[in-house]
Amino acid sequence: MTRKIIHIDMDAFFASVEQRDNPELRGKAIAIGGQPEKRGVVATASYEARKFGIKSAMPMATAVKLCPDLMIVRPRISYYREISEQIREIFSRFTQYIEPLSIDEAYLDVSKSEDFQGSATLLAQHILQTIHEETQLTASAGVSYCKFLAKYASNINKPNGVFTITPAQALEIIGKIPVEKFHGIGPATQKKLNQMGIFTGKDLRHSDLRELQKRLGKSANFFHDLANGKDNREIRIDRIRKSIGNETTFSKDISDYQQLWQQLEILLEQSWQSLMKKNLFASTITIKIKYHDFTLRTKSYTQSSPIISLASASIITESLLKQQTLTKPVRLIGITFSHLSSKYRTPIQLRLFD
Ligand code: TTP
Ligand code: MG
Repeated sequence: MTRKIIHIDMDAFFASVEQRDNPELRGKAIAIGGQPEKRGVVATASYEARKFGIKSAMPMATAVKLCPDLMIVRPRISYYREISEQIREIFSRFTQYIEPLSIDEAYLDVSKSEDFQGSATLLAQHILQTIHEETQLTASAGVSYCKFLAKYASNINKPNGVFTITPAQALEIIGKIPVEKFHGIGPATQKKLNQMGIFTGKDLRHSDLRELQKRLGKSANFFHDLANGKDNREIRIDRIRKSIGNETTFSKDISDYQQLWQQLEILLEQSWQSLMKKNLFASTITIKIKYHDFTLRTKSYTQSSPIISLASASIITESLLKQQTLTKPVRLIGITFSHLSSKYRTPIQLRLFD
């Protein structure tokens, strides 16, 4: 099956965040980074500043020479991380196969998505639109059947654009890519390739593999495959969501069991819907109760196989609540599903005594 990979990269990330939060910086040449007199460097620059030739990793002193009106803004890294998390949460609504590459970019494998009748391009547009609505920031996306081309494509219509490379277009496009733009080809490898008369993807594709192996060793096959449009690298999910849940604090403390169960049942259904939307099943349910004096009680139940229906989840949750002796009025109740597994990857074992 042909995979569908989306690569998403925020536009001028740190700079766009600062321009969003401070109207005085909008439309201006700004650079995020350290002071020029302290040998600071440019982390990133707004698109307005890039027109002057200002780039990431350039000494700030050079940047100021290129653009004397440049406004320098100190980076707020932990704040950018929070926004990065917010964007990742948006991704997680569409797929659980997410591989973050850096603070502002990620690969998404949407092969199994049925959104937009399976059109990854429309889905990518929708994700960019959602990011914009919720963060007022823009991003760009590349869509293709492999990581290499998805990442290459996300730069083509940057900023605020999508570009798709279909399998049929791949070889022609790869043929024109300079070798130094290939994944993993740095200045040293570029030099070796150029010495062999290899400058583009097309040259690389038609190069002699034996000769290439002699010069580059093991990586020769990988680069030769890329030039032939073959890239089977999978999305590496390195941070699977560990739990999904909901909680609510009451405006007035509750002492009545029936009333509590009603509240918990609403939270249960909301959380169940989130699980289903993310195509996940859970094996563990935990309920949490905070009493009016802020003492906290949690109770969990773990089933040996995933809980596959709302009805079973409801029975488990209700029995967890019944095990609590309600000695004091309750101010907060919550539920979490954990030990998550993919709905698609879970072999559903029907057990006789479940
Ligand atoms: P990039 O995605 O490389 O750059 P960008 O988002 O600013 O611009 P573009 O529209 O071209 O994608 O990097 C993301 C953020 O990482 C960037 O906003 C700042 C930070 N960064 C550094 O701190 N140092 C660097 O050398 C680079 C390249 C990025
Ligand atoms: Mg970026």
